[in-house]
Formats: sequence, C-alpha cells, structure tokens
Amino acid sequence: MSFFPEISKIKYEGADSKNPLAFRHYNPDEVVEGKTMKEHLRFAVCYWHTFRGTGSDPFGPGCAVRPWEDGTDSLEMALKRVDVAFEFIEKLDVPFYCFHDRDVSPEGKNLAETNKNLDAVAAKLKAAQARTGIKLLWGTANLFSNPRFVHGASTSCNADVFAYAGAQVKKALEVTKELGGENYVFWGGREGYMNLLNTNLRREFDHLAKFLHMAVDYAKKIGFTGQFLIEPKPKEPTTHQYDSDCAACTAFLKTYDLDKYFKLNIETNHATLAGHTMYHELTYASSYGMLGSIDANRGDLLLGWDTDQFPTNLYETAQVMLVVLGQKGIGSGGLNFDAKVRRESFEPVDLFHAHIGGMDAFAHGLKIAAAIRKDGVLNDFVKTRYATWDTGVGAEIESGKATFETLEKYMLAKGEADKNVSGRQEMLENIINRYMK
Ligand code: XLS
Ligand code: NI
Ligand code: NI
Repeated sequence: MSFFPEISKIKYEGADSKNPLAFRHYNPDEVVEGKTMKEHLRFAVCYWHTFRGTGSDPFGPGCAVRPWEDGTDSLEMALKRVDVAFEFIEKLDVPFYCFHDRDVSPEGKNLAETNKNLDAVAAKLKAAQARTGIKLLWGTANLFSNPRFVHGASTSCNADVFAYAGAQVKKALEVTKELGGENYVFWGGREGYMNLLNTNLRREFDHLAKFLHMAVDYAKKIGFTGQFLIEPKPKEPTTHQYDSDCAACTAFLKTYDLDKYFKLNIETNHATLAGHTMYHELTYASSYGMLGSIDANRGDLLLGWDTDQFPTNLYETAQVMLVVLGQKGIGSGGLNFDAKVRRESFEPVDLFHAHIGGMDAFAHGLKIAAAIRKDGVLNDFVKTRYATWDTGVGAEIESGKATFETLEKYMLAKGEADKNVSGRQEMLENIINRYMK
C-alpha cells in the first residue's frame, strides 16, 4: 500500500530542470572535495514536524490533510505511521531520520505501558531500517509536552519529575542504541525559568548537570557509543532557557566537567533567536571542537519566534557548509530538517516540496562553499590579515614568551605601533556575491 501514490522517487535532473519534484542540485553521488554529496550532507527527516505536525496554531486547529491518519494517538496508528515515514524518506532518498520517543509511540496509562508501546514501535522501526537502509541519526526524549513537565524536567522543583525524566531518558537511550542511533540529543525543552522570584537558578543548573552525568554513566554501562549532543536555544518555551547559545552551553559543560562527553547540535532558528547568526554559532562551536550536528531550518526575522521554516537562503547554507568543510566534515552528525511546512501548505505533496527545497539549498550551498575554498579567497585574506602574529612580537606573544615587561621594552624602543590595514569588508562581500550562482 502506498501513502504517496502520485509521487515516485525524487531524482536529480540538473540545474535547468523545471520539474518541481526533482533535485536541481542534490546529486547524491556527485563528488565535492573528495566525498559524495550524500556523505557530506547526511540529511535527516525529522519525525515530529513531518509526521506529527498538524498545522495547528494558537488561533486554530490543525488543517493538514494527511489521509493516512485516523485521528487517534493509538499504538495501531503509530505502527502505521512507520510505513508512511519510511515511504516518504525513501522516495526523497534521505539517508537518516530523527525522533523523540513520544513522536513515534503514544504515552500509556503508566510508565510501564508507555515503555511497552515504544518497544513495539521500535521493533517496527528496526525492521524498516533493515529493509530500506535508512539509519537513525539521533534519538531524543520529549521531556516537555506532558503536563508533568510544567516546571521543567531535570530542572523541575519537583524531584519526582526529575526521576520520571531519568527513567524516560534511560529508555530512550536503550531504544536509540537498539536502532543504531549515531547520536543522542538533549534539547532543553522546559529547562529554564519564567521568573526568578520563584526559582533557585543555581540549584536547577546543578540538577541539569547531574542528569547529564547520569546519562553519560548509563550510556557507558549499556555500551551506547553515539555522540551526546546539546541543542542550544535561548527562549521559548521558557523566557530564559538554560542552554541559551553555544557559548553558554560550552561554559556550562566545562563548569560541570561534561565537555568531553558532549558536542552541540546547532539550529539556525535558535541561533537567530539568540541574536546571533548561524555562521557565528557554528564558527564558535567549531573553533572549540564542539560542532557535532545541525538542525537545518530558518526563522523569519520579521517574527520573533521559532518558526522552524525550511532553509532556502543560499548565503546561509553556503556559510554553514564553509564551516563544515572547514572542520573536515560533520562527523557522526548531519543536517536534520527540524522544519515544518507552513499551515497554509496543507497537502502531503508540500512535504516533498519543502524537503526538496531544503536539500537543494544545502547541496547548492555546498558547491558554492567548495568553490570559495578552492579559490582560497577568504582563507588567504584572513591569513594575511593576521600576518603580524606569525613572526616577531606576535609570535612571541602566541608562544607564551612575552610578558608585559618585554612588551613595554619593545614598544618603548619602537615608539608607536605599525599602521593598521583596512578590513575590506565590502570588497569581501562583493567577492562572495560572485560565487552566488
Ligand atoms: C525545538 C527544538 C526541538 C529539538 C528536538 O525548538 O528544535 O525540535 O530539535 O527536541
Ligand atoms: Ni526550533
Ligand atoms: Ni531543533
């Protein structure tokens, strides 16, 4: 039985194709800088938006047309949805998917029944993975939707809620391992606060760290070797999310001795909500060896919230790929489309248009980034800009030989610093525009 009967496998047709259901840039086997596009980009479809999104918003209910849905959150429906998901992912030729425990299976009347439901769906996911070759990029646990998480999960003021969350993540780790997941993600959910008048901030941070240490210990115990990732986000749902941006996450991880176990899963819309560009967040993380994976989407700068739109901006995708190529690949991470179609795009075919556009935007961005790198335009400029650090006083400072006394002696003899050179921002922006084709 087919759930998308009018759609056949999406193929690469080249940049001149006018077929909206074809790739114009994503050519999985095309080699760029010694690796295929498929290997570079490691795309993933996310289960929550694509197979559980209904298009509801605060002003009205869902209006998405999904003919396979029976309107229930039953186990039977969850099992059927696995077939929908794998047909969709196969037709798109995407190698990975990602899920929260509660996306794939319904909550039961107690934890034992909830876990049983998850086991039943996981068995079917495992079979579907074996049949199709599609792999799990990462698993995660939904520690934010159920009302028990109203005050957060590991940062809740209610210790029982921490305990429930621990049990839930234990199970999610087991399932992620069983499905060969290459990473495990912690997105903060409701880990944060709305108001300091009722919040013990330090105690909550300590609890969050305890929770993550327990996850690390349990992963070791069961032999889960996937990469742990934290996904920064500054606001929404809480006013102050604890994992607000890459710098805050890195500081937190170092403070609590967790940095060797974690990297970051960086999302474009979260970067912009934090008042940064994605380029900044990726560059920061990559510089410290913390860039682990990417949630590929975009926000709407005219709105102020996490709109999770599909990426279309070539400047942004080229910048992302510049950072990824610069660190020789995304490792065990990938580009997960944590993105949803607009409420107005309610037909199943829109899910295809959205992913095709996102995949093409990144494949195109990859080609642009590779061309910029091939010509060395940015690297050469930056290298020259810092040339004073390669010899003389600069080299002495970097190697740790210099002190304030030696610097004073040097400058007293010299009298004045050598003159500065222009940063040439506009020239560089013009050069980058030459590659945007
Ligand atoms: C929400 C997050 C979420 C994570 C997974 O804003 O982006 O979707 O990626 O929990
Ligand atoms: Ni988001
Ligand atoms: Ni995300």
